[in-house]
Amino acid sequence: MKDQWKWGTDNDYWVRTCAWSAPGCHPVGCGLKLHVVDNKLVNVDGDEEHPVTNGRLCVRCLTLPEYLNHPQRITTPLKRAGERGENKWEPITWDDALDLIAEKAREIQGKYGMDSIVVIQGTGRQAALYAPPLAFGVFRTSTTLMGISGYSCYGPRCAVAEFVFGTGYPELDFASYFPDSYDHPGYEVPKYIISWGKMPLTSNGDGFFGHSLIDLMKRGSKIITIDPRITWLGAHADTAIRLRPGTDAALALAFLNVIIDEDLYDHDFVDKWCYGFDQFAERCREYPPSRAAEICEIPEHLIYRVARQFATNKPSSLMWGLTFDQTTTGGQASHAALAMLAICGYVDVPGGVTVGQPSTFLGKWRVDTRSNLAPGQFENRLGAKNFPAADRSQWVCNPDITLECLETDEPIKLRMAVLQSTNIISPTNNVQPQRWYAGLKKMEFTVCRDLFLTPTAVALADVFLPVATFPELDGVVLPHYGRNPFFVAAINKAIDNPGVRSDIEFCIQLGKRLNPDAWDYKDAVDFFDRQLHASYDFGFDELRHMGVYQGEYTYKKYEKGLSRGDGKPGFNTPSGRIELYSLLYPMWGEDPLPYYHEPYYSKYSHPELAEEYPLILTTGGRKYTSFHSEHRMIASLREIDPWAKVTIHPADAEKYGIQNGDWVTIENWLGKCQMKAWVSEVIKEGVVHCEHGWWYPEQEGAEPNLFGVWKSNVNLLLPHFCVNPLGFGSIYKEMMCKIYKAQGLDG
Ligand SMILES: Nc1nc2c(c(=O)[nH]1)N[C@H]1C(S)=C(S)[C@@H](COP(=O)(O)OP(=O)(O)OC[C@H]3O[C@@H](n4cnc5c(=O)[nH]c(N)nc54)[C@H](O)[C@@H]3O)O[C@H]1N2
Ligand SMILES: Nc1nc2c(c(=O)[nH]1)N[C@H]1C(S)=C(S)[C@@H](COP(=O)(O)OP(=O)(O)OC[C@H]3O[C@@H](n4cnc5c(=O)[nH]c(N)nc54)[C@H](O)[C@@H]3O)O[C@H]1N2
Ligand code: SF4
Ligand SMILES: [Mo]
Repeated sequence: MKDQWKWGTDNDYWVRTCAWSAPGCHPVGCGLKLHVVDNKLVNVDGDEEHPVTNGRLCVRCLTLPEYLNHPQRITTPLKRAGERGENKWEPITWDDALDLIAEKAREIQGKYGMDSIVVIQGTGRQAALYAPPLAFGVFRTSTTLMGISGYSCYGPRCAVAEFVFGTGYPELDFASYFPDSYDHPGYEVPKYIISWGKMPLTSNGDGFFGHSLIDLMKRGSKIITIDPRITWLGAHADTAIRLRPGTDAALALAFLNVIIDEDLYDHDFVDKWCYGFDQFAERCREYPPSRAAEICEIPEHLIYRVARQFATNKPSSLMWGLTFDQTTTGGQASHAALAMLAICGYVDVPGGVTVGQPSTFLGKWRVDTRSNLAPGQFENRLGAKNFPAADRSQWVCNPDITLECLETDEPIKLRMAVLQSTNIISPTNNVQPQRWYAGLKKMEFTVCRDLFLTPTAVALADVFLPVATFPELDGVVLPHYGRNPFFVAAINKAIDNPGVRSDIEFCIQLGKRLNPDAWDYKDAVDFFDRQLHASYDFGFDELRHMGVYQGEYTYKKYEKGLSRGDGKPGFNTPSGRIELYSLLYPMWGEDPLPYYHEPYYSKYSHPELAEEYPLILTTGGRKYTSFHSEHRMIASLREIDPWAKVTIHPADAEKYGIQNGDWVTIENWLGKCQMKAWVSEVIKEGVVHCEHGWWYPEQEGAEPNLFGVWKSNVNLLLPHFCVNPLGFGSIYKEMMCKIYKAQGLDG
């Protein structure tokens, strides 16, 4: 990139930066040029110099000026003036707000113990990176978590990769490690890419730049999608397999069955680097394509076709999405999908998947913040002993057990909450949001850090602290939160907004009040400068000028002794190899080999429910116009997506007397909600897809309406429990429901 990050005059200038949050996105770090006039963001351009994104931006970044300058945005701290839920507030200064929080924290921890403060985060915005350090290092509580049942976002995939590969997150190799990108000598374009339970163009999950798939398609990659819907990518794919939700493990095992049976696998790699192949092959034999075709409700010939294409066109690759975290045997599907990559020899090779060389940058510091806890406090955090497998890979509290604790006050009393980047009662972070709402109402004091008064803030907060958007802060973007860091990139402050603070500034400023020894940083720049110097030979100012720093990537690290801590060749697993047969799983009561089980709720596992609830409900496919519950107040985005939408197949619509554009109720034994019907053949017959994250900022904010948060809340229909013995996974993507015509949004 150009060695220039700011140009123009004092009042009219451009700043080059890389995006993260707020507003929400994952750490993709897309390159932007921000035009600022009189300290106000007036325009946004893509940065064509950015080595990965080359000037491409989605609509959410293009509407940033509307977001930053929105009249409903809060830019001064607020203290509750009326009762909780009345939506009455008075402004206070930052100093008063921070003093009050420190005083309440001391008082509550004095009465109920250090762990009585719970810090809850949402998905991978910047706040997520700094939430555990906020808990451990500032409040010295071990009670911190993302409030998502079964850790069912990213955590399960990372855990399976850690257990069977001994690596960070395996990601499609899109040449993102290299300044010369696809032209890098030695890089290869994948021949086939399976996009599985994922819609990467819209989601850009965890740092993968979705639009790279278009680059790769232009360079010859062919796409296979596996999804109950035909997504845009599916419509441009070589093959789109439209399967019954929740049956992915059966499909993966059938692909493996063909690859093994037809001897299409990489014998050399399997012999040298895989563990347990014989038992694994035996298991795969139980899943012939005919059986999987019946389970998945797909044509059998597609299983042969895709298995052969994937195994024989080298290199090919695979992207695994959120579905693997949110279905009954999603963990087994993950194991099987990773095994497909392994036995075909696509791990850590050009054009296959890159496996993380976990970054020490911020990683070490984040672990070190645990040292602020008393002995035993971390080890005994909520739920750690219940699920040792989850405990081994997640260093936060178990979400399902924390909800029970909020409800029962057992084993500890939680009495103060810090909600940092989560609109927890909206139909996002959590299923059963009404239970979180009731549990969190019991707090004596709650702090909410957000940008707008959300339903969560109105219902629960005593103090509201406004958050800086990324054009208003200095920071660093770290793709995959360090688990597969293609680069580190600078977020450069373009606008001075003294009323708002970034998440790390909040940590530093409150840290100075509650635990000063751990927070001797002057400000965010000082923090990043020192953290960068600890891992690289440059600091923050140099990073500003570089824009993006891409380290080096070494392929085939397992041959060179770079994949294990001890310097020996192999993988960082108990056997030293990729474990097709897991040596860890039996220790935790899990089958060492992948398997398929019928979804927890389905017409086969619960036939008694099928008559009343004949449709399969899947939820939460991402859209360009929102990030979870964010962006509902942005007029240009609402113009594109004005209402919550349920997609239904024309044959089903006819059966239930529903026309395109009708308001409908989606209902099951747990709850109901209203959405507008989109009747379309993109969805498999018998399945409906509901959007998540809907609330209506234009409506009354005070309770009980809370911006209409209960009206289109599909999470009222989803259960709150974890689906496998490892302690991971929930079922957001495979439920049962019925659907019928409604009068409007209110039913
Ligand atoms: N614009 C935008 N981007 C986002 C987010 C956002 O809210 N908005 N959220 C971010 C977050 S936190 C995450 S975790 C990522 C998630 O991003 P992805 O991993 O891409 O997941 P989804 O977008 O949920 O896409 C899931 C796809 O799986 C399909 N699907 C549903 N059920 C099944 C099933 O049983 N089997 C299979 N094979 N497919 C199924 C859906 O139809 C959908 O197309 O996106 C991130 N990026
Ligand atoms: N039915 C269904 N439900 C789902 C899903 C699904 O697929 N289906 N997906 C689930 C998944 S994978 C996830 S990860 C969760 C996500 O759930 P959450 O991450 O809780 O998402 P939001 O409800 O958008 O709440 C995030 C809040 O953080 C604020 N925010 C944005 N940027 C920042 C920042 O930088 N700092 C701070 N402090 N705040 C910020 C936003 O304004 C917003 O109000 O939703 C889950 N819910
Ligand atoms: S993925 Fe889209 S919304 Fe996210 S930072 Fe990049 S351009 Fe912005
Ligand atoms: Mo997520």
